[in-house]
Amino acid sequence: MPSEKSIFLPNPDMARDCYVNSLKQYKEMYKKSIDNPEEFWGEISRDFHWETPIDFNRFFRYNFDITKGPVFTKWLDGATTNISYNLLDRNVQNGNGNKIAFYWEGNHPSNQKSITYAELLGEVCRFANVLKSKNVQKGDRVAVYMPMILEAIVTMLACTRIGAIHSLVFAGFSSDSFAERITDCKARVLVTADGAWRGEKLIKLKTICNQAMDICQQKGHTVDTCIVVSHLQRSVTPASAPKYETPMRDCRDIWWHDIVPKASTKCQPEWMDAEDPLFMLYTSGSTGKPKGVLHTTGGYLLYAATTFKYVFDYKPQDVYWCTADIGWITGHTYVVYGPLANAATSVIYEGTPFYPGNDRLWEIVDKYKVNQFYTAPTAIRALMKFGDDIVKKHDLSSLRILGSVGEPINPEAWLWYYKLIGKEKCSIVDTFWQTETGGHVLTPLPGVTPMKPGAASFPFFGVQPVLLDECGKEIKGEGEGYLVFSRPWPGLMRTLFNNHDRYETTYFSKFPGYYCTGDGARRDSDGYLWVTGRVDDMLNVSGHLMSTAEVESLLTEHKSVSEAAVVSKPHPIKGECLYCFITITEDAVYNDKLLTELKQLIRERIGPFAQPDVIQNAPALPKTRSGKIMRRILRKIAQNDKDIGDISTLADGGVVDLLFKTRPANA
Ligand code: 6R9
Repeated sequence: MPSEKSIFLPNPDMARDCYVNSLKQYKEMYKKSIDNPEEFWGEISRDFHWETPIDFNRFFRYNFDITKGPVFTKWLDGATTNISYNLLDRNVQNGNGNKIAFYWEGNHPSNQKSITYAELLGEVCRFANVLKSKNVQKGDRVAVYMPMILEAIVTMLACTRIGAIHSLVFAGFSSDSFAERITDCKARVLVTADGAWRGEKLIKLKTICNQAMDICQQKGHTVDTCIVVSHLQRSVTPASAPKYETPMRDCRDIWWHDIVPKASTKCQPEWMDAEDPLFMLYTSGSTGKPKGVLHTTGGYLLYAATTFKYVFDYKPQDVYWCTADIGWITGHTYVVYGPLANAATSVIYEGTPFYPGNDRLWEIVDKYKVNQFYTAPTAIRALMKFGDDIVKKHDLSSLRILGSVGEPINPEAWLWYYKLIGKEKCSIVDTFWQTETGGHVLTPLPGVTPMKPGAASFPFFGVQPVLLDECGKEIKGEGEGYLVFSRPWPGLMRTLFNNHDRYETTYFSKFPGYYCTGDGARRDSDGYLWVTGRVDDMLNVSGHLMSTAEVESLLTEHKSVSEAAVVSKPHPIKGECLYCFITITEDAVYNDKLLTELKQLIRERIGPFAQPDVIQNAPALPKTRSGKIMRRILRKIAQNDKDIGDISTLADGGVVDLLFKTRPANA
C-alpha cells in the first residue's frame, strides 16, 4: 500500500495544457492571492457582469477575532450583480447560447435529454415569473425537495433571478427532518416532484412533502404553495412498478406543467448587492439541531467559478460530470454554480451507480465521453468490490481528471481509482472542503501537484490554513492539530440563518482569530496536509455528515431506552458507520423487535442513510466522575480495540470489561 512517502507525478503531457502548469506558477499565484487579494480577485471579477461596479476601496473586510467585536466577512460590498445573469445571459451573449449546459441521464438508460444555455435561460425566466406570481420576493426562502432533474436546477436559478433564497433539502431526508428545516427558514413556497425512481425503488416525494407540510402546520407554520413537477409519467418504470396516485391538495398544490409553460421566457434580473444572501443549506450541528449555512452573492460567484476552473482545469470543449446530489453543497457549487459560471457542459444523473448494472457510472462516462469525473470515496469503495472486468468493458479514455470529495479517501480506493479508472494518466484531485467553505479549500491542482494518496495537499488561492494545538498555539512544520483558517476567502459562509450567535460560537470561539473547521489535520515533512477526520462529535457516513447527539436524542425518545451513546466505527464502504450503545429501561427487553423499532425510528426521523449498523445493549455506560460519557472508550469498544489508554478518570472500570465481552455478533 502506498504510504506518505509514495508520490505519483502528474502526467507531463497533461501538465503542458493546464491553466496552471507548474508548482512554481501555483506558488506565485498563491502568493499574490494572499498578499494582494484585491488584485487577484479583482482580475477574476472582470470576467463577470457587475451592474454597480466594484468599489476597490472596500473590496474586502473581515473580523475573525471574537474578542474584538462581532465576527463578519464582506467581499465586494456595494457592487451589485445577479448570479443567474452571469451564469445564463452572459454566456448566451458570449456566443454559448447553443452550447449544451446539461446532459440529463435518467434512472433508466433510455431516459435522457439535454438543455442548451439559451433554453435554460428561457426556462429559468419562466419559473422566476411563476414564483413572482406566487408573491415570492427578494429575501424570501423557497424550500426545494427534488430528485436530480433539470427542473431542480431551473428552480435554484429562478430563485436567484428574483433574489429569493433557495433552501434545498436532500430528498433522502425524512419528512420530520424536512419539516424542521422548512419551519426554521419559514419557507412559504415548496418545490418538489411527484416521485422518482432510484433503481427499482420508487421514492414518493410528494407523500413525504405532504407529511412535512402537515408537521409544519402543527408547529404553526404554513406552506401556502407547493409546486409539483410531474416526473413519473415521463420516466421509464420497472415492469413491477406499483401504482402511485400523487396526493394533491386543492388551493395549495399546483402542477408545474399547468403554470410554467404559460409564463413568459423574459424576466428582468433583480440586481443584488454582492453581500445579499444567495442561498442557504442546512448542515448537521454537533448539538443535533441543523445549522442553516448562509452564502452570499458576489464572493460565492467568484469562488465557485475560480475553483471549478482551476481544480478541474475545465476547457470549453470538455464534458464534466459530478455525481453529487444537488441537495448537498457539492451539488450546489460543482453541479450548478461553478460549471455554469464557466459555460461548461455537464452531465447530471438521476439514478444510482448500481442500476441497471454495477457499471452504470462507467457506461455514462463512456457514453458522454466525460473528461472530468467527480465523486465520493464511498461510491468508489462500493464499486471496487464488483471487480475490474466490468470497468474494462467501457472506454474510459476520455477521462483526464478524477475528483474525490466528502471524506478522507483511503489509499486502496485511491489506487483503484488512479489505476483502473484513470489508467495512471489522470490527475486525482482530493478536494477538502465543507458546506461552510462554499468551495474547495485544500486540494491538489491537476497536472501540477505531485500526488500523495489520501492527502488533500495544499491550499487553494486565497486560503491560509493553520494547524493549532489544544492550547491554540500554532504548529509550524510537521505535526498534527486542529485545522483552522486565519482569514476568509470569497466563498466562505457569512452567517447561520437567523442565528449569528451560533455562528460565532460554533466556528470562532474555540480559537479567537480563526475559522475552525472541526476537522483535524497533519502536515508531513513535505508540507502536504492530510485531513484526519472530525474532532467534534460528528460522524461521516458515506459522506453524509451527522451528529451523534442527533441520533442519541432520537434513541432515547423510544420508551424502552433510558440512555444512549453513539460513536462512529470504521466501515469498509461507508467510511464510518453508527455504533450505538443503549441502556434500556427496567421493564424493557433487548430483542430483535426493539432493534428493528429503533432502526426504523432513525430511518423515519432522519433518513435511511442514518440507519445504525450496530446497537449494543449497555447495562451501563463508561462515565467520568462528573458524569460525562467517555466516547473515546466507546469508540475503542466499537472497534474491539483493547488498547484503551488511561481510564483513571472513569467512575466504574467494570463496565468497560462488560461491554467488551457483550459486543453483539454483528459488531
Ligand atoms: C464538501 C462536503 C464536510 C466534512 C468536512 C470533512 C469531510 C470533505 C474531505 C473530507 C477529508 C476530503 N470531508 N471532503 N475529509 N478529505 N477530501 O463534503 O461538505 O457535507 O459539509 O462535509 O466532510 O470532515 O468537515 P460537508
